[in-house]
Amino acid sequence: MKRHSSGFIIGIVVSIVLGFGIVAGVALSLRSIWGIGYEPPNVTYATKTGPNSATLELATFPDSLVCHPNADAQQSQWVTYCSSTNLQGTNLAVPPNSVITVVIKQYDTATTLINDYFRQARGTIGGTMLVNGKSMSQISADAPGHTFTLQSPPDSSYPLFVSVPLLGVPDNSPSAVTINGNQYPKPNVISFQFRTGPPGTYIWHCYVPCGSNRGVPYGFSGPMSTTGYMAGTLTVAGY
Ligand SMILES: [Cu+2]
Repeated sequence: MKRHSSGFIIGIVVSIVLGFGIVAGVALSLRSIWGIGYEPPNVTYATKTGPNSATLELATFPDSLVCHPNADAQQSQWVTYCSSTNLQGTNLAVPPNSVITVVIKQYDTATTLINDYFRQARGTIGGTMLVNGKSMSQISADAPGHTFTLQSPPDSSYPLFVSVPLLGVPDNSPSAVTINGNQYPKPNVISFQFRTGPPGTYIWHCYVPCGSNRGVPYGFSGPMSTTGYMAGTLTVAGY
């Protein structure tokens, strides 16, 4: 057996230590994207519908009874998003280099936008969305219940920006749907498409002031400032 020089052995040890350091650094920087101290729960994978296409099904609710069944009394009244297929989580994964169709069942009433910019569909294929089957490019500023707004972290190699307003249901809508024993009005169904590039990590959240204290501080507290309710991650990755 050939004997290696001590320099060679030291080189291997240094490489291993550096390697662990780099992996730990990447993991920490990913965690910082997800927010301080936040451990992402299950990731919901878009359903592949072809070699370069997939569908993501989401829902927005006026409370958290369906999406967060273990929430405390206060948080169970928070507005929230979740996957409408497995009813959990706001951390999503979609395939790279694909057309992604997003379908959102929107069960909540409207709140007026602070910034009219978000009343328009932006970054979708064709600049449009389907609202209950009808093609539209915008709704009035007082009509959205929530927005789905996808953004890129700084220095993203493939920046994505997609923002779609989700039409609110009328304030006096009767209960029409029962999910796990909880009653909701008939939802508006909003769908839109966007294209992914290479693998990457993105964030998304809502820009309607739908959170706690809708007067002060402007409806951006509570569920609007807590990942897992009105915000999440979108990972573009092969699977
Ligand atoms: Cu919202």
